[in-house]
Order: sequence, then C-alpha cells, then structure tokens
Amino acid sequence: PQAIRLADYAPPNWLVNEVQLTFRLAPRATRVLSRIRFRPNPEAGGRAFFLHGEHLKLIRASVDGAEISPRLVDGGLEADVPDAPFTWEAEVEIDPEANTALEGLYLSNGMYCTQCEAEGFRRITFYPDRPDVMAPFTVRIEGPEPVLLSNGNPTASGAGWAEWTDPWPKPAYLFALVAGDLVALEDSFTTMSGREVTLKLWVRPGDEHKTEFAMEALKKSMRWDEEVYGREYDLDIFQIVAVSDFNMGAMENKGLNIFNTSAVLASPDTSTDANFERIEAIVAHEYFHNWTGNRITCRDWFQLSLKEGLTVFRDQSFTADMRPGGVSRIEDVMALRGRQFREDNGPLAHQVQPDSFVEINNFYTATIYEKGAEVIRMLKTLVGDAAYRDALDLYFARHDGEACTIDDWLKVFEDATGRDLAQFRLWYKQAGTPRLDVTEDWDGANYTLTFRQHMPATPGQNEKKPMVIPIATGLLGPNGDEVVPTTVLEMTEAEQSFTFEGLAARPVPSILRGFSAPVILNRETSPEERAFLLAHDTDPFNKWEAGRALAKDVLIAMITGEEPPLAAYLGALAAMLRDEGQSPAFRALALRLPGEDDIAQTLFDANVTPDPARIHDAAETLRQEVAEHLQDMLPRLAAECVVAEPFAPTGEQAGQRALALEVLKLTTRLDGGKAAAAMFESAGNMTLSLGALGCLLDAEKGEDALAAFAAKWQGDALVMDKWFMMQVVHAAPEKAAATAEALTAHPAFNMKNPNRFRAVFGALAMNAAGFHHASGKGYDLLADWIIRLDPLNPQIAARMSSAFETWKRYDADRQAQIRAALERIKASENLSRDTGEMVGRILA
Ligand code: B3K
Ligand code: ZN
Repeated sequence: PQAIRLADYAPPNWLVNEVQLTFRLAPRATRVLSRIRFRPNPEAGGRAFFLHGEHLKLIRASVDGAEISPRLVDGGLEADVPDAPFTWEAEVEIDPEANTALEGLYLSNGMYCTQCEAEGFRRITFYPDRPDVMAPFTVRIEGPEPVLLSNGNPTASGAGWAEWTDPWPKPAYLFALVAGDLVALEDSFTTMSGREVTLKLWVRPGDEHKTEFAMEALKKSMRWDEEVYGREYDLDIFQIVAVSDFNMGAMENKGLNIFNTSAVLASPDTSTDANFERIEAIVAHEYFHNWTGNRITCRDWFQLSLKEGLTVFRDQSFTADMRPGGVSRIEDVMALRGRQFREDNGPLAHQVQPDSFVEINNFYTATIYEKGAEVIRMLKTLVGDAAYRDALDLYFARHDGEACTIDDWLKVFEDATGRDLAQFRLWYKQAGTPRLDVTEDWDGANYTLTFRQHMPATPGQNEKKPMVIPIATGLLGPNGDEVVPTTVLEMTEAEQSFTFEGLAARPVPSILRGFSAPVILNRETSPEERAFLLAHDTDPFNKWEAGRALAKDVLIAMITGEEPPLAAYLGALAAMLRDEGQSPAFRALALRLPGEDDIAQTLFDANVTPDPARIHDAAETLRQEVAEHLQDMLPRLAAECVVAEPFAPTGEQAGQRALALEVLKLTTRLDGGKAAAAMFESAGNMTLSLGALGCLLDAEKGEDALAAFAAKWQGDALVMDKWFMMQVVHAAPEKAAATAEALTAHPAFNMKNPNRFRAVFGALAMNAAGFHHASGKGYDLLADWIIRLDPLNPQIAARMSSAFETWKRYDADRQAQIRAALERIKASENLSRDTGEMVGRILA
C-alpha cells in the first residue's frame, strides 16, 4: 500500500454546493440515492472527476439527468463530466449487516449507525471523501425503525420516513445516520443569545436510568464554551446516541454525536468515579468539536491535531474548572506519560503533524491528541491568557466555515501577538520527547539554573533542532516559604542559563511547575530535597511529582541493587498523609506508585535492560513496605474517607473514595483481604465494589466475589466488561495469559464487540509483568487474536498491536519472542492495511 504525503496535497478539482441523500434501509441491502451538485474549483489544477467509494455496489449513475457508466477504479470511480457545474446522481447498494469493521453504515444490536471519520463515508456512497470538500446536506431516511436520525434540524417526517437538513457546510466525515428502536431523555438549553436548543440523548429501552449524568455534562459544556471561548451552539437541536459496538469513545458528527455506550451511560450502581469523570470529559470533548473541528475543520488528515489537540486542550481545561484542586492536571500528565511518552520513545514515534501515513486511522494517537494538547497549552503559557483568548477570537472570525491547516492556526497567533512562531512550530514537526538536564549554581546571593535540551533520534529523524520550552519555575526558601513565585523561563537555545539575583539563602527550585512542557526533566536531586518539595511546594503538580520521583528513585535502586532511599520515602509519605491541608484526591494520587511500564522505560533510558518480573517484584516489595510502615495510620485514614452523604459523582467524593481504596489496598496486604471482603459486601456503588474486588483478586481471594459479581451483573454489558477486565489486570504475572485465554472461551466473550475485546486484550497489555512474562505466552496469545480479529475489524486489530511497541527495550529472548509474534501477524493472509502498517513500523 502506498503512503500518502503531506507534500503531495493538491486542492480538490471539484467542490460541492449541496448534497441530497436518500436511504432505503434494509439490513443486507440498503439503497443509498445521492444527488450532488458539483462546481469546478477555481483553485484546482485540473478537471478530472474522481469519487471515492469502497464496498459499494453501483446500481446506476447519471450526470445532469443522463445515465452514464462510470469507470470503476481502485478505491472509487472516474467519469467524464462537463467543464461546468453539474448534478451527479447515483444509486448504490450496501450491506450494513456484513460490516464488522464498524466503519460506514453498520448494525449494532439491530440498530443502524454510522462512523465516517476518517474515511468511512466512501463506504456509504461515492463522494469526494476528503475534509476540504464541505457542503450542506439534506437526508431522507426510509425504514420501519421508529426513530430515524441524521445531522442538523428535523425538517419533515411521516410514517416510515424522516428528513433532516444540516445548513452548515460540512465535510463528509461528519455525516451521521442512526435508525432503530430508541428512547430519548429530553432537555433544553438556552444559549447566550437566548435561543432555545432541544437536547436529546438516545439510548436503547432499558438504559434510560443511565442518561442523566451525561445530559448534565452536556449542558455544563455548552455553558462553559460560551463563557470561556464565547462559542454558541448553532442548530435547533443537539443529539447524542449511545451505541454498544463502537471502535472508539465517541464521534462529533454535526448535531448528532454518536457515543460508545461506555463513554456516555452512567449510574452510581454501574459506573465508577473514573467512568463518570471520563464521560464528563468526552461529552465535553465532542461538544467542543462543534467549533473546533466542525465549524472550522481540517484541510487534510495531516492537520488532524488542529482539531484534536485543541479540543483535548479545551476538554482538559473544562475538567480542571469542573473539578478544581489541581488533581486533573496530575491525571492528564499521568496519561500523557503512560501513553504518549511511551509512543514517543519507541518505533511508533511520530510528529504531531506527520509528513506521511499509510492508514490515517493509525494516527488517532496519543501524540496527535495528548501531545497536541500540550503544544497548545505551551502556546498559551508563552503568550499569556489574554493574548490566547484574542488569538482564538481571531481564529474563529478568520476561519469560520473553512478547512484549515496547522500553519493557519499558528499564523493567527503570530498576527494576534506579533510573535514569531517559526521555532515553536518545531513542536509539530519534530517527533520525540525532549530531555532537559538541569544543573545549578549558587554564589551566596545569586542562584543560576542551567538547562540543556536534547532529543533522541526517532524513526526518520536523526537530527533535531533546539525547541522553545516554557519552564515554569518557582523557588522555595529553606523554611519552605515561596521566595520566588512561578516565573516562566523561556528556553530557546540548546543550552541556556537563568539567574535569580539577590537571594538571602540557597533556594530549593521547583522546576516545570504544572508540567509546563512535555519533556523529561533530569536533575540530580537528593531524597531530602524531594521530601521537602512534597511537603512544601505550592504547585500541586510539582508537589505530587516530588513524591512520585522519590518513589521512582526507591524502585530503581531496588532493581539495580543500590541502596534505596526507603526511609526518606516512607517518612515523606507518612508526613504527607498526616497533612490535612491536602485533599483526599491528592493524597490518593500521592500514595500510588509509578507504573511498571514507566519504570521499564526509565531503566531503559539509563541503559539498564528492564526485567518486567523484577520490576513487578520490586513494586510488590515496596507496597508491602509502605503498608507496614503506615499500618498505624490506616484505620484512621479509612474512617476519614467514609462518605457520609448520598452518592454523588463529584470530585470531592471521588477523592474520598480514591483514598479509601488506596488505604484498602494497603490494608489487604496486612489482613489478607478481610477489610476488602467487608467492603465488597457493603459497597453501595460501583467504585467501591470494583475497588474491593480488585483487592480480593490481588490477594487471590476473589473467586466468590467474582461469581457474585457476575451473577448480579450478567445482564449489563458495560459492567461485565469490567468483570472481564479486572480478572486479567489483577492476574499474577504467570497467570495473566492463561486467564485472558480462558475468558475468550466464556459465552459472553464476543470478539466483534470492541469493548469486550479490549476488556480482555487491552487488559492483558496493561498487565506489564503478565504480558511480558518470560514464557512468551502473552505475546503469542495477543498475536493469535490480532490475527483473528484483523479480517473483522482492522482498526481495533491495528490499535491492539501497539502493545508490542516497547519491544526494543527488552532482553534478547523477549525480543526474539516478540519479533516472532510480529512476523507471524505480518505473514498472515490478507492482512489489513491498518495492521500491516503498524506491524511494519514496529518491526522497522
Ligand atoms: N474524532 C473522533 C475520532 C475518530 C477516530 C477515527 N478512527 C473522536 C474524537 O476525537 O472526538
Ligand atoms: Zn476529538
């Protein structure tokens, strides 16, 4: 398969004035009639006429009413057309029931739905399926289903049909259609200019009780976008539909968002606090796309981060406002390091704006999304809040209704602020995570920090230029007082020094506050200084970071056989827990150890080959040490975090439950699961119930609880996903692969359902010591199932293969095993373009 290159971008030959679609729904033979008015693009280099189309049966086609026989070619058709505006009509037949790729029009539990981003519309009808072709759509749906939905406003309906009109020009990837037996929670929202918008959240009958939270999240998002970005909603109705079979979290189709049930349905009985938080963020994310993605879209898929990075940044800011206290930033960074740093430091590293791709679906990555958001956060830090808002206002004013590029975005900032962003642009074009080494100098009055940046080579990029790095820094005095408040040091050189003058005593620096740049900071720091920062730093992120770094120092020393600073860590932890000024949410995060995958990467960076089994053992030993050291405090802490009020999915309550569960994990190491069993019995919500189950599984006492859990929840697919997932995540390393394999034989396992497949195999990949067990069984099992899934759902198969992306870190035996697994996938017959590209890149 051929790579698509950014450098080859050419504007479309033909633009579209208007699209009219008619769907005659039938599970095995849906007819799609299209009437499209084309006009020549004055900016185009030619007039050749090509329409994308895949898996379509062409019934007939005409140009200006005259039947024609188009030439069917690879990926679409060509036709001879006039050198002037004309009307294209076509009728095609498609088979939604056979569509297991969940791209285009497909059936999920008897309900029709669509997924068109990135290139799914070409599986619905022949069309210029590229985002720089934007048009208003009118859609007529005919079918026996009681509910027939599409984008925009409802304009007419009758028995067995409905018509929808979307006046806002949009690219085809934002098209959506839903038809089925659905019920809606209805509400309304009055916009800042006083317009009344109908809100509907559609679910399958029986799920009505799980809709309220997402509806509230939607209304909060609509208000927040008005207040913070001045953005108002622009149709009479906004709808969300929950679908059980969906490849990702959700999709921002204009006026008709389609959501994975897991990203929208919630109730205290069935959803954890983490589920609630994720749902609130995804509802906001998809809603925010209405302006950053839909009204202003991407010129081509190389600009994907234009909408995704910005929209993630917006949803992160929203979450920080909804859940104050600094914890959400810590969670964002944990996710960034866990997924994006991992990606950036392996064979799949790529630019925030790639230069080429084979399959665009492989580029919906942590780099495009999360690093893209970090880049925008840095831009905001550099220009300041007011200038950021001015630039955004200019962006919306200048580009509304257009398909834009990342360069258009940067130009807006240059014009609004007068800054030259040529160097900043490198954040989009240089892959990899910068390393920032810090040294310091104290002359008795002046304190100098010297930074040196360097970036390891990434595939296809050996030489890197220095980047602009905003380093938010504060200084603390010896008694813990802040002597220099947060200042943004703007680093632009490979090596650069910053001096703070006239200080009374040698300060303790707090560097990279709020994680002001997505870099790896290296600075020799004593355990005492880390403990000092954990106790005194005023920046919640760096406070947490100090504790985490100390925990990492301990683990690394345990693994490499040096003397671990255990006493300093345990003492600091105990002091932090006693500090009632710290929120339960913060204390819960500070109690968690760094992940085993993170430790593996850190060892690899230090030229030590990580042994997953040893890392796991060290983490277990340290947790046991922590439990014993904190023993006396645990009962009081547990009592403190009992939530007296009725359940509410608020940040405060979630923090209390999170701390309760961290305490329970430690307690389980001391009482063998007694407290966990009691918690499992009495838990009145899914957070505590699942947390207690996890503790019981860790203690290898989960059998009864698992059975009770399954008996209670067998009718609820989303809860059963958790049941599958927990068993694999909490399996001992030597049992993880066998547990996953046994679960695939369970009658409720269904490989065609992405949530269920991920519940087992995403969980296997998450269990680092289990997946990388020396037997190689984890690798073999995952390869087997990727090979099986690929013909059915290439997107999920390809995504799952990234579990292997860290393989070069490991010893020769493991590398040989992984290579064999990857080669086996690569050699399988008819491998998809998706998985082929991924495996090829990982092996390269
Ligand atoms: N834009 C969609 C993702 C589409 C993924 C296509 N493989 C969801 C989102 O980012 O909001
Ligand atoms: Zn998005």
